[in-house]
Amino acid sequence: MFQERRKRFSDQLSDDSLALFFSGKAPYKLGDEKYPFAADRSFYWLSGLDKENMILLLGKCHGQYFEYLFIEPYDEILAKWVGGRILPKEAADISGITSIYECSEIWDILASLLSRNFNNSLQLDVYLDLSKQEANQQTAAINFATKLKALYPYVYILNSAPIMARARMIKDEDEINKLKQAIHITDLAIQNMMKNAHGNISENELEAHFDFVLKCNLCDHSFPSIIAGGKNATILHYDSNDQIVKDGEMVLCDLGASYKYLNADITRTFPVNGKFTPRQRQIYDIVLRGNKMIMAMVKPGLTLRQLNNELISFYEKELTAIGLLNNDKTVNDYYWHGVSHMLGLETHDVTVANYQLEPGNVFTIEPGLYLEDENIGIRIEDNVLVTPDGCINLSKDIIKEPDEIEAFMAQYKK
Ligand SMILES: [Mn+2]
Repeated sequence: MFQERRKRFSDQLSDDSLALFFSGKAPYKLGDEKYPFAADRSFYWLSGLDKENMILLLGKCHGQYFEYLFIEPYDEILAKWVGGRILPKEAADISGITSIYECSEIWDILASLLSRNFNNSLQLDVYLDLSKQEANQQTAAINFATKLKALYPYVYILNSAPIMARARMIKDEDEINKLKQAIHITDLAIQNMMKNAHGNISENELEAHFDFVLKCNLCDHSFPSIIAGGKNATILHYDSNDQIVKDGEMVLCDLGASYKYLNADITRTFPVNGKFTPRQRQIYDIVLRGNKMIMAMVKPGLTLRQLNNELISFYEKELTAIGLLNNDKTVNDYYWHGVSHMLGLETHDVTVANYQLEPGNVFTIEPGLYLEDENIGIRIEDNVLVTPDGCINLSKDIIKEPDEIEAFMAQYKK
């Protein structure tokens, strides 16, 4: 599988070229404590490996393809403290790469490659992932480019990010299956929240009911959960999750399980006491119809921006009809985010500007409406897979019809 992915990627590279990917390092937190390590997702997608300080080198030269993996040496003392690092044989078994060296050898191997394989090349392209540059931040790729240019000024540095993004946006069967599992666990965890919800429960207790199911199923979080009761739901990235959800209020839950690095991203909003008020149901119904309308519209060739524009036109009609657009108000006063983003190994997964949907894409559909004055914030988010003529709703089992939510919660009412 990883060999197939490397081939799909390297087919897009120029004839005489190298491409390098770095797994990365966990950043320091405090003292001797580090943040949990998250392997660079393109590195992982190409290799199946998720350990620190690894480098993947892919190359093409006069029609010949080659690949090298560089890993840290085995350290017996370190092994007694934190467990052994991955051995070359394990790395080879997982990735399918047979040429494995220690990281310290990379510059010698590059020197020999450049003199041996590329000495007749008019131009040598070196692809690096230059996508994640924050201001004043030296990434592994930037550091590498700087040294490479100093030693070999004739090489051309190119950005592999758009090529990788296009490759990663087409999900293979393995990714779809893992995503389905992530969504299934998210479903069970949301059910556990709904079962245990009642008026005046705290957001953190609801969160604990979600987290319990994830932990039992060996899943991580795709991102920090948003559990936002009442007015808190009108703050898009609220994540304090420490307030009481009053009886009669709704709670917006934007969360997801991550299963083997594939991330679900689901939002459900429900009345905490199990019963919608007429006004809550009226607003909920508009968001739900927006969710279904966009889902029915999906097909290859469209952009996510077009889908968002369709939602805004829909809201213009609907909000006018219920009198919310009086007094110079616009849709933007009630809805100000995008309706979709790509989903996969990252929750806001890689993409390229003005990308036109293709079969195999997975993305979110998440219309919302936020009425701050009425303490109502509603978002309904599903995850869909694009097919040749539409899409499949991967999260169709997670209940969202108001009647179904009420019937489900009524069974568990104490
Ligand atoms: Mn989302």
